[in-house]
Amino acid sequence: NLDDVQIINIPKISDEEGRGNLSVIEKDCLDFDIKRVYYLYDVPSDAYRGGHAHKALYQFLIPLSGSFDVILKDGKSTKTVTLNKPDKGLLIVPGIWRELENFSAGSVCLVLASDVYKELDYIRDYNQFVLSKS
Ligand code: T46
Repeated sequence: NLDDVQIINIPKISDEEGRGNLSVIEKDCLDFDIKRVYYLYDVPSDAYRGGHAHKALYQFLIPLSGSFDVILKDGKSTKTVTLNKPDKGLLIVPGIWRELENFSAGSVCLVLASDVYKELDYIRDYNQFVLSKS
């Protein structure tokens, strides 16, 4: 449920000589093995992405640049998380409806996923999602 969705701090190495920041995700940072990486970019500010749940997929979303909102639903409650720091990612567990909106100009959302793309893992109908939770 929604309590299992969490912001995870990504280790950040700030350069002492003013060369900027470096963040790193190593295999033990996430409790799933990464099998796929994809990213959303050039997203118009009025676009809406997501609008589905996953049956088994774990995903970790990182706002590499800019910001966007993630609306999360577990069939009972809703919460909105704004992602706007490249060293803070959002872990979304299976069984959570997600919608992404309000993308700032030039924003980039990197997604680390626990499995390859499988259309059968998607629940794209909200009523069906709510039924699956009861
Ligand atoms: C999610 C949010 C955050 C592929 O062929 N391979 C892939 O790995 C992905 C992710 C998508 N696709 C195809 C399937 C569709 O024809 O790309 C097209 C767009 O996918 P979709 O409409 O699912 O995109 P979003 O941004 O609405 O959702 C995606 C992920 O699908 C989803 O898992 O949580 O990003």
